[in-house]
Amino acid sequence: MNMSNLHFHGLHVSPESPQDDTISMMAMPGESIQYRVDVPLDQPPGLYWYHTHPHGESYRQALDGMSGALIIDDIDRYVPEVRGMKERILIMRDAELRAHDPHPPLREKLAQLLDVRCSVSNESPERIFTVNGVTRPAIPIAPGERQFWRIVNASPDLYADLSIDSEQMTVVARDGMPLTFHDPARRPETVEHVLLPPAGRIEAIVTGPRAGVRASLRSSCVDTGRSGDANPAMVLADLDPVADVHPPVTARSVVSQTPPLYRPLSAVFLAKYESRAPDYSVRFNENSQGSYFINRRKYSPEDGPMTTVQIGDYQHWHVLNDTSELHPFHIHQIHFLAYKTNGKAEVQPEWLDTVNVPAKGSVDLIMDFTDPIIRGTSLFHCHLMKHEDQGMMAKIVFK
Ligand SMILES: [Cu+2]
Repeated sequence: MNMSNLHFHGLHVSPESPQDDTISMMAMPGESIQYRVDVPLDQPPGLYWYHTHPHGESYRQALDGMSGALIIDDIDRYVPEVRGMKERILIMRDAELRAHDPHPPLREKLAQLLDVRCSVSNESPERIFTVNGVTRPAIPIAPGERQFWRIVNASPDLYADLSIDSEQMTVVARDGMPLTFHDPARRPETVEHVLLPPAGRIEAIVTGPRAGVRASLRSSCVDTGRSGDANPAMVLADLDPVADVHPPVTARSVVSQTPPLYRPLSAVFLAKYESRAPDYSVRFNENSQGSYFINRRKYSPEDGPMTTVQIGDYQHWHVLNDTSELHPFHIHQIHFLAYKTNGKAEVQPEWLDTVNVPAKGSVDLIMDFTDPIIRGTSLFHCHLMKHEDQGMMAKIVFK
């Protein structure tokens, strides 16, 4: 126990030692391991993160804060709108509501647990979100000022359904991938709220509310299902109206001259994969003893791969959730296009590396296995880290 390692979540890098190898690279207490990760030049610029990934210990270590944000720079090549804007990196982590906490009423008031019984589950909330380690911080922003917020949900198992009172967020990237990366014609997307599963990231332009209007960044109640944990609504941060707009951020001394590289995929091309029978199906299962499986198999580090895929192709994957709670599906090394939920086509399919799978529901994904850099043995799993620790994970070989 107490072994540790690192996973570079969302990066299109090799799963082999000394890179993003979460299976055999493991430091026991007192030991150190050294990584050398070659991030490819065509990695989409955006917000990624790193966190520890030792099977059986992931949940506790994530709860302890063993993670960090990781930016692949120069997103302005794909999103010129953000040039000059004040940038904020917001890391959402958990703080425990302990019975012996000397200030529980204060903490609860700060977090404004608005609706404790927000889901069909009758568990009471044990934790709240903090932002950059602070319970309900104030974020300075002037009326009308536009800022670039890059938000990662680093909680091991809390969902965030983010919104800002009376303001809309203009999303420019999801899970590190600029919206324009696969579709250069796509415009930033104005949304009223956005569901961020554990490990999910959102990068958005936020506009300061007009003078005299108070606004907060909130997470709404997420009903995680009959067997799910409590995930109540709460205030995450308040927008603090300051008088002056932050001075424009001047360009760094070294400005990237590399033109953006797009990977457009036509609707006709995608339809070929979307319309065919799934190349592979992933089923999240549980039993009544609280054990967690993928395709009825409980992960063990000694296991062989559950599946092998040929590098160079796209595949249609069908991910089913046989349980009465939500599970976020994550696969290492790649992004996928989430285009259907519960058999219904998404109005706006999105490229992600982590996607929520509804209770008793399903998602359909186009997996991008085209990049030869991913060769090796990798993992896919539920990103509720307790479930991952208890076996809801499997190996995949990229051959
Ligand atoms: Cu799960």
